[in-house]
Amino acid sequence: MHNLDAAGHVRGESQYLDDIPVQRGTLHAAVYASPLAHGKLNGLRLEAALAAPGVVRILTAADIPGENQIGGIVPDEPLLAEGHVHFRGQPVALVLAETEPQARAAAKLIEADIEPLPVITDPRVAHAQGELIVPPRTFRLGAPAAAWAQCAHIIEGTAESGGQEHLYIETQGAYAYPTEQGGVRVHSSTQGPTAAQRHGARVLGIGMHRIEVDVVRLGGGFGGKEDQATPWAVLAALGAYLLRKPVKLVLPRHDDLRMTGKRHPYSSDYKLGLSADLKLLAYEVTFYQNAGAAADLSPAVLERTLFHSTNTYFIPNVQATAYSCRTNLPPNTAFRGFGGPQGMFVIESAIAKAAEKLGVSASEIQRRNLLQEGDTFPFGQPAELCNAHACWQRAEQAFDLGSWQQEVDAFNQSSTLHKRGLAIMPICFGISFTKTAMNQARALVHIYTDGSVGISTGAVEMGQGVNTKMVEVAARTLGIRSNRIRIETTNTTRVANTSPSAASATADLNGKAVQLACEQLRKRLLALAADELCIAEEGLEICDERVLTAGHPVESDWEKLVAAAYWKRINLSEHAHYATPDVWFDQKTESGYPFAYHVYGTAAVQATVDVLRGTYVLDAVRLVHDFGQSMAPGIDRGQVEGGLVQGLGWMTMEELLYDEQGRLLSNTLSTYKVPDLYSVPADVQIEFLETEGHPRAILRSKAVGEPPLMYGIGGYFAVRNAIRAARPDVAPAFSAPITPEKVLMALCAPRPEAAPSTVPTAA
Ligand code: LUZ
Ligand code: MOS
Repeated sequence: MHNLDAAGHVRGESQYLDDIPVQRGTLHAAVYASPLAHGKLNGLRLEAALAAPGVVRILTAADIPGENQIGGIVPDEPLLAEGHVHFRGQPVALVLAETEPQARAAAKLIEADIEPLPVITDPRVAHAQGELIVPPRTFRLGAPAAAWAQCAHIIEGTAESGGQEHLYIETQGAYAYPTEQGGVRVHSSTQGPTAAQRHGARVLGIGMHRIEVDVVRLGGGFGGKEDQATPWAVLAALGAYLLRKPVKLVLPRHDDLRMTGKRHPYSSDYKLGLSADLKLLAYEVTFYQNAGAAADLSPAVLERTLFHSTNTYFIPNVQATAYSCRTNLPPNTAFRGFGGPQGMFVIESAIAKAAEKLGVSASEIQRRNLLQEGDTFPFGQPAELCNAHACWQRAEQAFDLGSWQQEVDAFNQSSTLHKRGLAIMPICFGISFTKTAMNQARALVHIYTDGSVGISTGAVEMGQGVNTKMVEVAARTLGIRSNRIRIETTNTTRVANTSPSAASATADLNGKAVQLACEQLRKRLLALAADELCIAEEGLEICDERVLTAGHPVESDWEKLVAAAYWKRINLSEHAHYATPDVWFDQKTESGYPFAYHVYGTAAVQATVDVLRGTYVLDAVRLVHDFGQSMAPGIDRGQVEGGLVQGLGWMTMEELLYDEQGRLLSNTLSTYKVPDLYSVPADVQIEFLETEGHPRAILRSKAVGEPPLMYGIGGYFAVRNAIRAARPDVAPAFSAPITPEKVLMALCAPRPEAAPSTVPTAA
């Protein structure tokens, strides 16, 4: 089925937050944010702003009727700064004015009296000073301390990965208006409508039942709107609640860039032990996560780093420790992969370093250590229906990896100005929220008397095609055509207590709920048909709108059946609840069965480096991906392409930079490079692994949102391998992104053997 949103997007008809018609009397809001990264907030000078044209009111922490708190996992984040500021860009005041330009101009007139305090931007410095968001976590398997003695080779090192800006096309925003009896309705560009509702209620000091959050769709989220859409929704709600007027708040791009958190940068130490025949025997790793100034989702991100610290390999002895370090940067947050990619970059770096030291190819080590059916992850869950080998073998076969490597070697033999690198990147990603309780969803399905169907779920459409998938599930379950089905907005009054649309799990969780609801409705309608037709229910099936008995169409079609059901007073609505079975996790022992299943894949990435300039081209990515039985191959392929390119961007060109005072330097698209049409590999081939899929995946169609991002890690190693083809004597530090500047510096590294001849000798 094609993406239902495609035509609307192309014609410009799809409705985003900024397209909602604005009511008369709407006030426009602008945020005044802290100009310093850390300090004591002694006071605010608001007079000039208050006197500016069009300004109606300026809200500060003192105006909050409820609790000034929007922290989720840890209550450590005020909505508006009070007493102290902890990062540049932290919201301090909200200007409400008649027009948007007036609000923004007035916000510039506000001044804060801030006594500067020391600024920390480095997670290792924060760790050394005891600035931790939560206590550290350690996952263990086997007996790593004892295992080192058995290792023929031990390598140690560090790896750094940078942050990443979400750069959703639609910036953060919300539009709130008062409803009767002191309620507020909020339109928000959020992945988590319930989070906005819950924190709105907390800040306003009212019940959640008085706040309705509605989401049509998002112009991208990528995790950036899982938690961090909340402040803007709550600020708009606060204005609407206090002034009893509609309030619209949309962040200008520059504000969005400097005020919101990003992917967590990580700095990590690793130690890897191998046997003589290249089996990974022991792995010790310590992660220092740069959490920013408040917890946000950092503890959950940290946990997922541990879950993916061994990627798709079996290592019998593991000790992985992770620290969430508090710094004076905007609180970092969910970003596609959610800490998993950071963990996987470290083990891939360790393998690359081992390969270098032992004079073998990294792919040799990778291949020999892939997970096998029944192998245990370092958190106790066994690998089941494991496709690690199947993906690798299919890739070897489909892309003839052996010959490909020979071609690259031959090219490098004959070319001096350009060098090529090939890297293999196998992935494994766990599907489920790691917080077990979040793995639940509900769906509300109405069949109207004309046979049309309206469905509400907790799923938020953000370009990933989840609405199309929900239609597919309902159409298949009810046995009707998809054009009879409409997916309604995501609304907290129709479907309550939703988990955010995140963790790649949205289609699974909400789709299973839709399936359950539709199965109930179908059962009822078939019972009616059986009654009417005096035949056994078991022989009946609704199929493509005809009610079949033993394969033969009977009189009653869908519309007639629905109308008959109504007149017989049969319930044509259903509200179903789904909770993923079997998943659990025990934080005391750091073990359990946290994931419904895993998604596997293997990518091969080729890069060509210009040896004189340090620039490079990512030539080709060919990959085999474990989609299960894809219910929407077009959408799923698009998700893999998008994830891949986003991962390549993170690993190669997107360099997020803050100065020592916590000021974002890469604050425009001229200083922060994201992949564009010209940097996408010209040759991208995506093979669908043939499998049965997984029963815990909706219609056996596996989750596809996050896993492909990690193919991008292959881009890093492809470029690095190309550097090493030019300079086998250089071992560039494992520091992502591998920008052209870093490539050039590696290529120009001094040659030790050349040094003496350039030293002038005394005659
Ligand atoms: N969000 C979350 C996520 O709250 N828990 C998760 O496990 C997760 N995983 C990926 C992306 N978002
Ligand atoms: Mo996400 S990183 O699944 O919001």
